[in-house]
Amino acid sequence: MKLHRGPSSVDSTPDASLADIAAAAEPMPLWSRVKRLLGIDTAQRKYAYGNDPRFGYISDSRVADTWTKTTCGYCSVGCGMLVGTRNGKPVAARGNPDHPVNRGKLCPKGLSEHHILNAPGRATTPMLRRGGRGTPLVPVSWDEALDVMLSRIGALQRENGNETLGVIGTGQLLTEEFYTLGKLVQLGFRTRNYDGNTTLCMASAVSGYKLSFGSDGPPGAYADMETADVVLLVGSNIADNHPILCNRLRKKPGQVLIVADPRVTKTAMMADIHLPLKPRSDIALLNGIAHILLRDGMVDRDYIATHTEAFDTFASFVQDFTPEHVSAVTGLPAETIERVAHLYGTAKAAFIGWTMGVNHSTQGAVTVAAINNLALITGNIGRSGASPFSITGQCNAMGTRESGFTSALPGYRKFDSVSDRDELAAIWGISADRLPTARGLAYPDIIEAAVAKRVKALWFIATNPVVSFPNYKLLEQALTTAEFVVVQDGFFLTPTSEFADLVLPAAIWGEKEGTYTNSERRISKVNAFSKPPGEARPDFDIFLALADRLGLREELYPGWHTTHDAWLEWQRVSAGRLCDYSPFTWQQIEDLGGMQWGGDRLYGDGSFPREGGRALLHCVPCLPFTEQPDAEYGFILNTGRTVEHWHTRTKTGAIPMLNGMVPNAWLEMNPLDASRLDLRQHDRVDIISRRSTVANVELRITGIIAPGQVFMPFHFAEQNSNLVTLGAFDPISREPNFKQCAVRVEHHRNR
Ligand SMILES: Nc1nc2c(c(=O)[nH]1)N[C@H]1C(S)=C(S)[C@@H](COP(=O)(O)OP(=O)(O)OC[C@H]3O[C@@H](n4cnc5c(=O)[nH]c(N)nc54)[C@H](O)[C@@H]3O)O[C@H]1N2
Ligand SMILES: Nc1nc2c(c(=O)[nH]1)N[C@H]1C(S)=C(S)[C@@H](COP(=O)(O)OP(=O)(O)OC[C@H]3O[C@@H](n4cnc5c(=O)[nH]c(N)nc54)[C@H](O)[C@@H]3O)O[C@H]1N2
Ligand code: SF4
Ligand SMILES: [Mo]
Repeated sequence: MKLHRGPSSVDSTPDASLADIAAAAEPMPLWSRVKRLLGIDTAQRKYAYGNDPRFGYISDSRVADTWTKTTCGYCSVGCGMLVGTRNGKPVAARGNPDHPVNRGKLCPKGLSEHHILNAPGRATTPMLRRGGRGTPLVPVSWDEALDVMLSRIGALQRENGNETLGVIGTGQLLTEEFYTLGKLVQLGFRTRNYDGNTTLCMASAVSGYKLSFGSDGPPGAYADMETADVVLLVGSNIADNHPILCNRLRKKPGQVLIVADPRVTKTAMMADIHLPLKPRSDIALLNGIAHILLRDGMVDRDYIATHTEAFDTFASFVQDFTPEHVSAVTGLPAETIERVAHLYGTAKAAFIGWTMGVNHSTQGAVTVAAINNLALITGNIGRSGASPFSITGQCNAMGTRESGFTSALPGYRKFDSVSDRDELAAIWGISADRLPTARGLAYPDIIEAAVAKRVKALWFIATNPVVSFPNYKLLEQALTTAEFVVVQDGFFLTPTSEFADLVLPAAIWGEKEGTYTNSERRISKVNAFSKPPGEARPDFDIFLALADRLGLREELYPGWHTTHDAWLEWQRVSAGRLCDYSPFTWQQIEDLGGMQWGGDRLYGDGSFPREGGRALLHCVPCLPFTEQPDAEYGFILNTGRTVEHWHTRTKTGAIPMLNGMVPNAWLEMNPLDASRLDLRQHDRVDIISRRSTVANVELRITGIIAPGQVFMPFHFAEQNSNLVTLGAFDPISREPNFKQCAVRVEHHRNR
């Protein structure tokens, strides 16, 4: 890697405190001011930080005096790691060789994760826009911050009803924190308008599992990727996004890897068969495979008869999905579809994994049901190597689904079930009528309600929607229309806290103790080895402090002081449920490198948590996606990720090694399109949709992307892909269709 040193490293003023920054009177937006004062040009962060000893990146010695076991705080693979500290400062990291998930390996993000703790840009003190909108955020005490928060929210609630508060959480807190937050939001603030960034992510998988099996819960395990004869990955680029899972493939002689992705991703390059299907033609492909399986008798009649419902309707529905028809819809040769169906149908054990290429769709939930259909008609579920399996995204996306009080009551209990509500209320010793009987608004609907002034207070916890929410313009309207916006984040300033009236500084991974649950339902221990900077506090402490001020601490959290107290109550709440955390202690979890709730895999006995115990087969039509390309907006824009960066880059952007490798956004375009538009390698281009323009993006001309499609990463605030993406959502899961919208591409113009 070539490291340049730019002028910003010379200009940086390392001693500027946040107070200086906030007080600086230049009429520049605060974000730009902070960047100027700290010498950060986010597009050039590597120049500012590469060699600055303040940040502990280069320490005197990297020989650790203490090693702490923990779990990686980035992705849902859930790798076990050892972090080395010297005099209390993190200096090294390595994979835990005894951990069953990663067996000693880590990807580049895990290896460098400890550097974020002393990186620049951490939030160190509460910040309040004391003089109101248009005035700077100034440092304030915790007392003032929490008082203002409760008095402003309280006033808005008295005037407009409790549900005027919308709360958006995340998949990146500890399970113990989600559990604590859920109680605070629902029983303390008494609003149902509570959701998380997980609706931008895993909601379609959750809904799809519920449609087929009657409950959420990934049925398989990573070990299935080793024992399967056929692994089919649909819209899942594990080589970039779950790198350590790649080690599970090719262990079994003769295993066939099939990857369905419109792009030639690194994962597609690993495949025996790459299916470069047309965007959003997945349902046709899946139904087409079912058609061939039925036509050629490659189904498990006994399993169908004993464990499924609605087979006859399903069988006649897929009759129309002939190989010829499916070939026309997907653009794949009919012989290839036949071959894939035969491989899947004759495998002793077949595994289907999927990620955002499936979930990020207006038909996300039903695409998941179509995947489940294939597993059900062939009996590829509940056995070694045989599973439909959603690969989750964030380190604790699972924990929020199980304990979080967003898409369900804690412990996968249903809002609309009297017995579920009674049971939960009894454990908590409260009257059942305090529990909501239906979920409140989902994330996109909270944002729309803020625009419509039905939600007037917004509280964002560990998420950065200015970069991650689709159709930025609408979000901006919500953030400016809402009367009070709180952002609770480990970093300051972030693109979202620029809109905040109040910022609460949070401790992050490495500074707090609890558990995360990974994609395969493995609960892993997360430990602290570093102190939060300045006055930053763990999210858990912030929630308890708020409950205290509301006068509800003893009622909601009797005798609680640490996250372990939350764990003990969560164990009681989950006991006997599908996601049962009660059999394990923190110590056992730590010693064994995590424990899987539900055991190795679910549904081994073919009994499903639906009335009657059978799984339901769904007839899923394949609909065209919302915004089709046309003469004016001729390209389909696909958005996604790269291995070096994490989401909105608050973490990886501050790590010189990672940011230096990918310092800015790019747009991938096929050579045929580039020559048609007279564009050359490295040209600067503008990406224009009906909603807005992403300006000045570097062009990469490559066969990785098919003609008619373009791709860009969504990691960059500076070149924000979500300026152009559209606000179209799955009617069932409410997940956005991040992967397709219509754009045109032009030479960059200085507008
Ligand atoms: N390095 C890194 N790792 C991460 C993350 C990160 O930000 N950086 N984020 C984590 C999170 S929260 C998540 S959710 C996961 C996401 O992990 P992935 O889902 O693997 O990531 P994406 O790049 O969003 O999208 C996956 C693929 O979907 C494909 N796709 C687009 N449209 C279609 C379609 O119509 N059909 C099919 N079959 N495929 C399509 C895209 O071409 C892309 O290759 O990664 C996790 N891991
Ligand atoms: N166009 C497009 N948009 C997308 C996607 C896409 O593929 N394409 N993917 C979507 C998906 S799958 C996801 S999951 C979302 C992710 O989108 P976001 O959730 O917005 O992304 P992050 O950057 O992970 O934001 C987490 C924030 O929490 C802060 N933080 C980290 N740890 C802690 C902590 O312990 N406590 C607190 N309080 N704060 C903390 C970080 O500094 C950061 O600001 O993006 C979605 N947006
Ligand atoms: S694969 Fe995921 S969990 Fe493992 S080290 Fe990389 S980012 Fe962390
Ligand atoms: Mo995600």
